[in-house]
Amino acid sequence: MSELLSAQVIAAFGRQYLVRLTDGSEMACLTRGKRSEVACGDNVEVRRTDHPSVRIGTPSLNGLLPTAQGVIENIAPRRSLLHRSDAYREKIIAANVTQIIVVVAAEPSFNDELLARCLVAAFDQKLEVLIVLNKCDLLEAASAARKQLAPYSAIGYRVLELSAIQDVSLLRPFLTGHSSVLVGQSGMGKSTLINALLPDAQAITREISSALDSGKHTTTHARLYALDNSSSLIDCPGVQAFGLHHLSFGRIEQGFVEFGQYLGQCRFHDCHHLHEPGCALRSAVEAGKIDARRLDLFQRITAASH
Ligand SMILES: Nc1nc2c(ncn2[C@@H]2O[C@H](COP(=O)(O)OP(=O)(O)OP(=O)(O)O)[C@@H](O)[C@H]2O)c(=O)[nH]1
Ligand SMILES: [Mg+2]
Ligand SMILES: [Zn+2]
Repeated sequence: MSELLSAQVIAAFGRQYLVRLTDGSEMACLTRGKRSEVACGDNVEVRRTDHPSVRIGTPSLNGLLPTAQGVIENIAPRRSLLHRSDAYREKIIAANVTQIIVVVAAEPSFNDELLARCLVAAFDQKLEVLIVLNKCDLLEAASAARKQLAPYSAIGYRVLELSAIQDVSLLRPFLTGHSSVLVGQSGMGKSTLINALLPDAQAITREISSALDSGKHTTTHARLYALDNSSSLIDCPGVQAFGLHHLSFGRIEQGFVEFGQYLGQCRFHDCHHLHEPGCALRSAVEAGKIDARRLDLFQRITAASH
């Protein structure tokens, strides 16, 4: 049998993967049996197969991706695993990231519940957070979005305003030394940001969308790009919902970071911060210490059985 080689998963297509070996070369791989829990960003060990045969990728991508040449044998323990879930299934977004960049835009208007959910997931996995407000070249829309984000800067989140089509240099210092994943709704400009940071990525995006023969540039698969030796970026398909079914009520409470100092101070120890008398969080809202919309989002997220 051939030797085990260290590699990192840089793209996941269902149960088929593209990995990058330590020498920089890329190899298409399958997993053994039904193992499909491999994620973009995973560090793995692969073995070259003797008889490359299985073609990888969707039919329209044939020719773009090479024939499967290897098998993923082992997944290294993960530093982090970003995933979302509903009552029925879990969806892995990325493995081993150290930072989540939530991309929102001036236009189309963004969903602040999705933002709040991403931040809870980031807290759970101990990830650094950066919120990027993109499309600030659209001045009027940007000022409305800025207002919507004000409660987030007020509680300590870093918010960076930029325009991906004008200048992304402001973003670069935030990426150094991090494995970052870009998350957000479709159309917010995640891929545009990556293309501006990495001219090579643009080529790949164009190649794939012309192969799929669609005018759209919507991202369909997560893809990892190396920025330099110590920094990487993962572009993800847009998300419409970010289920937190895998997290307990208490974990979600903690993920609303500004609630921290009030937790444990409600009259009832199992307070759900809805209509119970003596709720410390509701008092904090009334006293102007907690943003009312944030408590509202918390109630919506926990009511939706996460
Ligand atoms: N005006 C303006 N338009 C932008 C900016 N950044 C991106 N866009 C446009 O927004 C649209 C969506 O951009 P994408 O980069 O494809 O968005 P995405 O977040 O990758 O979307 P998905 O892949 O579907 O999740 C494109 O038409 C971009 O040209 C910006 O800074 N300003
Ligand atoms: Mg995209
Ligand atoms: Zn309470």
